[in-house]
Order: sequence, then C-alpha cells, then structure tokens
Amino acid sequence: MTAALAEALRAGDRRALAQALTRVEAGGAEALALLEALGPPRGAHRVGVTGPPGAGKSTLVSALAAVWRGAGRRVGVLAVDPSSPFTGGALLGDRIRMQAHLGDAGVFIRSMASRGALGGLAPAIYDAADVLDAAGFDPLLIETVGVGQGEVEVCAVADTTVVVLAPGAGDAVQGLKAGLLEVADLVVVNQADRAGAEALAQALDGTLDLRPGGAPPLLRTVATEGRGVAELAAGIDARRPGPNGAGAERPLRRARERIRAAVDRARAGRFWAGRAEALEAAARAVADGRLCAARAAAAFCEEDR
Ligand SMILES: Nc1nc2c(ncn2[C@@H]2O[C@H](COP(=O)(O)OP(=O)(O)OP(=O)(O)O)[C@@H](O)[C@H]2O)c(=O)[nH]1
Ligand SMILES: [Mg+2]
Repeated sequence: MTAALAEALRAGDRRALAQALTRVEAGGAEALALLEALGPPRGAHRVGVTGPPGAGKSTLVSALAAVWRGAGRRVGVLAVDPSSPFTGGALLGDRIRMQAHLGDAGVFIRSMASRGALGGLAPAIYDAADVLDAAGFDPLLIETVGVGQGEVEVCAVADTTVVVLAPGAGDAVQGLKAGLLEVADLVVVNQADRAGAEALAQALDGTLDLRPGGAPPLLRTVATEGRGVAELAAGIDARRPGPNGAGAERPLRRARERIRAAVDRARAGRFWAGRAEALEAAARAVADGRLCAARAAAAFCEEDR
C-alpha cells in the first residue's frame, strides 16, 4: 500500500499527494515507510523565504509562483506557521493572498504548523518538502517568519535563502542584521513603492558590503504589482545548486542538520515527557528568586546523563 501510494505520488496524482502529506504530518512508522519508499530526491530547488512579519513574504511567494507558472514550472509552497495560537488570521490571509492560484494544479500550497513547543522547525516540514519533490514540484518555496532562530533553520531546509525586508522594519533590521542577513543568499527590499524603501536599501547596501565572503545580491520588489519579481525569480534560478555551482555543499549540510534536528527533538520529547511538574516547580522557584536558573538547568542535565 505504501509502495502504491509512493508510485501514485510520483505519477502526479493529486489525491495521493494530499494523502502522503497527511501521512508525513502524522509521523510515526507509516510516515517513515512512505518517506523511504519515495527513493532518492529528484532534486527540486528548495527556496527558503524568510523575513519579519508583514514584509510581504506571502505576496511575493504568490507573485514568484505566477512567474514560474508562466515558464511551465510546477511550484510547491509550504507556509510554515511558527506560533499557531496567534496567527490563525495570518494563515487565512495567506490563503487569500495565494488564491490567484486556486484551481491551478501546477501550484500546490500547504500551510503547516511548526508545533514549536520545543522550538525549531518540525521534522514534518522537511518531510513535506520531500513529498513535494517526489511529486515533481520544482521549485519548492518554504515561507517562514524570521523572528529569531528560525532563520538558521530555514537555511537547513533550503538550498537558497531569500530574506525579505520592508520599510518600517527599520529597528528590526538592526536586530536582525546578525542573524538574517548573514544567512541570506538574496536580499529583497519589498514594498519598494513605500516611503523609506530607498533609505532601507541604502542602509542594507552598506551593511551587506561588510559581510565576510561578499555581499549577496540586493533586489527591490513591489510584490503587490509584480514589479521586480521576474528579476528575483531569475536570481533564485541562478542559485540552483549544481554539482560545482554555488551551494553545492547545501544538500550535505541539510542532511546533517536534518538528522541532528530530528534526533534532538525526539530526545527532548522523551526527556520532558513526565517532567512537566518538575519543570513547573523549577520555573516557579527561579521566577520567585529561590533558585538560580543555571542551577535548575544543570540539575535537569544531570538527570539526562
Ligand atoms: N505597498 C505594498 N504593500 C505590500 C507589498 N507587498 C505586500 N504588501 C502588503 O503587505 C501586507 C503583508 O503582506 P504579506 O504578504 O501577508 O506579508 P508576510 O510577510 O507574508 O506576512 P506574515 O506571513 O504575516 O509574516 C499585505 O497587506 C500586502 O498586501 C508591496 O510591495 N507594496
Ligand atoms: Mg505570510
């Protein structure tokens, strides 16, 4: 049954695709069997799109999908919701922004919760990308909100990382500089129609010049009008990892990060299971000033030996 599902998926069957994604999201032995049955990846270009909330990532992703559809490509989109309790509206918004592609079998869009109780991207996101790859979608766009550690993780999933910024996020840029900009293969100033966009681009230009290993390309877009989007699509295509090209080491790095993340997560889950009360008690003691946080952590670590 698993082999039949994998086969139908590779043949492009839509229902098989939905079924396969549901299965990998559920996890467990059946998910594992299916992922194994998919065989080696076809090599879809995995593109991470990250940046602060409201920068226009979803609008840009939708516009990019339109460009690639025009070139006859089949585009997969995974929108990762890092904090599901708060962004129910954002997901709904994403669906509205992407509805231009409704009814087009050449664009597949799925929103996924990262279920980040332990932090980090859920392994299911990596797995879902493999399913879309097997189904022949290429490129795969993975949208995540870059608000902290997420940006490093999106790199672990992606061959190419696009960082989207917009005017008004001026203060955020300072804080994000170290994290987001360091991992960017392409930097986009979106909402280039708005006041402050040029100042932001200039500030970024100066910052990016200082980056070790050279400055990534900086592009300006107006996602809502599609301006600059074809250029961005071309810039992304140019970064497609080849055997000798830029990013050739990415699949290896991705494999390493992915294995490590899955194991860390499983271990952490096991460790904290049954320790909810102990954690609560320790947290209270720390919050009340009765216990040093470092000491509390050290005590838990001691139990893990
Ligand atoms: N003026 C202008 N508005 C834009 C542009 N791109 C996006 N917007 C608007 O900015 C708002 C946020 O866009 P989204 O695409 O939802 O941004 P996002 O980065 O995906 O947001 P989150 O997923 O919530 O982090 C929407 O109202 C868009 O219509 C642009 O180029 N110019
Ligand atoms: Mg969005």
